[in-house]
Amino acid sequence: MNAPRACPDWRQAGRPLIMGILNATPDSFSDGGRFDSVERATAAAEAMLEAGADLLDVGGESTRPGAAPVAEDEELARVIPVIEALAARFDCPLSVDTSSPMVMTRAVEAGACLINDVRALRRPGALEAAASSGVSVCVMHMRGEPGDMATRTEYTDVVAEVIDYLGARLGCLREAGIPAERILVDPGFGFAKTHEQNFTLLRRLEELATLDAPILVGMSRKRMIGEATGQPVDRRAVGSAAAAMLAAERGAAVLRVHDVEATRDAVSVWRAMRAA
Ligand code: PT1
Repeated sequence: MNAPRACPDWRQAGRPLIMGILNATPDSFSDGGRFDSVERATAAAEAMLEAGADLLDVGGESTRPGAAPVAEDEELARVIPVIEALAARFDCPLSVDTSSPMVMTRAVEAGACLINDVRALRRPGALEAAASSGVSVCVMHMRGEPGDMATRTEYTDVVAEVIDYLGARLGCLREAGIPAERILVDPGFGFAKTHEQNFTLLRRLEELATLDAPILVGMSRKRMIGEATGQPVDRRAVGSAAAAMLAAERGAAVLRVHDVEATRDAVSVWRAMRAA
């Protein structure tokens, strides 16, 4: 068990914080060796911290459209050794991207200070696990499951419906005893939304301020960036940094990204303009 560490003060930072994405999912070239994946994650973490990441988000379940669920044992085996290794080696805040109550509890014991749940603590036991862990929580809007969400895009007003959903989840979290200052919200770009709906959410992101919680956004390398730029997934860093800057301008507190250096530079340019 590693020493618990403090999460950043999202609102007091005075600038959007950069959350680097660390996938603890096996890639097709790996033989599944755990040591290998911990080594690779540590090297990737070091590079992101050098590039200016403020915190790192470790996830062992892919939630992109069409992704299959992963067994809890497998998710634990992927995520916990990585969080333990990062917590032992770096002093940056760590986040865990999971919907599983067991993974939440074990990740916090291993050193995570933020639970990032795309299912907004809706799994049985997740609210209780998050509340008793005492750490911060990010709740995101989505519909259905990654396997079927692509078809669930009927909204009359996507922004109003995302705000209603997040407002209802905030109520449940508060009722479960999670204090307001530990909660972040996320509109869930790419989760049960069309291209048009994703960009409507970005254009009107400021409306989420009514929830009175720091806003986390994740658009990095997603299909919305690919469709806007015509670029394949490995060439979306510039488009993603532009989207992150637009979100910063509209009040985003945390930017969840793969390309930390590109995002840092885009945010620096935006801040220089703001400071003038
Ligand atoms: C996110 C997010 C996440 N995204 C938070 N956590 C993913 N808080 C994982 C595509 O359209 O936005 N916020 N954890 C990754 N999920 C996706 C979804 C990846 C859509 C790709 C797409 O390409």
